[in-house]
Amino acid sequence: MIVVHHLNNSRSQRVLWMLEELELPYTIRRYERNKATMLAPPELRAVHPLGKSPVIEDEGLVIAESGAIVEYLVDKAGGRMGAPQDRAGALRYRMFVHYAEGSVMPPLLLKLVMSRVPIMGKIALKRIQPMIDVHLDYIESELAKRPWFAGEDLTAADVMMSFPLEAARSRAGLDTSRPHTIAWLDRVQARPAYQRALAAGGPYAYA
Ligand SMILES: N[C@@H](CCC(=O)N[C@@H](CS)C(=O)NCC(=O)O)C(=O)O
Repeated sequence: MIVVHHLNNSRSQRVLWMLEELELPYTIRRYERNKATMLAPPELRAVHPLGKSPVIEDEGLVIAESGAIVEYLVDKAGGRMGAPQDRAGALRYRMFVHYAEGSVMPPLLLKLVMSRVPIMGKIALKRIQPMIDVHLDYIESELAKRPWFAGEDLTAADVMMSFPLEAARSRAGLDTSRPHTIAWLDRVQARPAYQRALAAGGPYAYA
């Protein structure tokens, strides 16, 4: 059975969501962030040298990185939640799977870090928010064209995009002025599988 190493309020929540969508059996090992530093506890390093969440174990393999994990799960589920058949949809799928961690998360993380730095942090924040807004505007324009990131159906690309957009709603000004993105987030969070993942994962600050 798949073991999910789950850190509270973290990207591993989206792995739980995907497992629930695919109805794959799993168990959870829980880790709590240090309340002062917000870092993962050292025990996660014993699972994988990076000590980050998510990490899963399955069939004797230890797999880190959300993108690699969701692609592994698509394979394991025989292609379910994978790329659409059409070429344009398949390219969008691949793009958004990578874009979530590669492009959207870095300025969001920078904002989080700078918001904790006195004085210079405030100056930096003025430059970071416009970087985030470029992404939020692009995402809004894409979701105005189709219900899910890759096309007509929910895919792993949506799973990947859920964490940055939840984080953006919580701390980077994503609100109803971008109605398609908010409607997408509400649709995601209303899904029974998402709700089951929340119940399994425990308190989650972004839902
Ligand atoms: N790109 C990686 C990022 C992993 C990551 O930074 N995870 C955060 C949780 S959202 C973490 O483990 N933070 C605690 C720490 O760095 O100690 C992924 O998507 O898996």
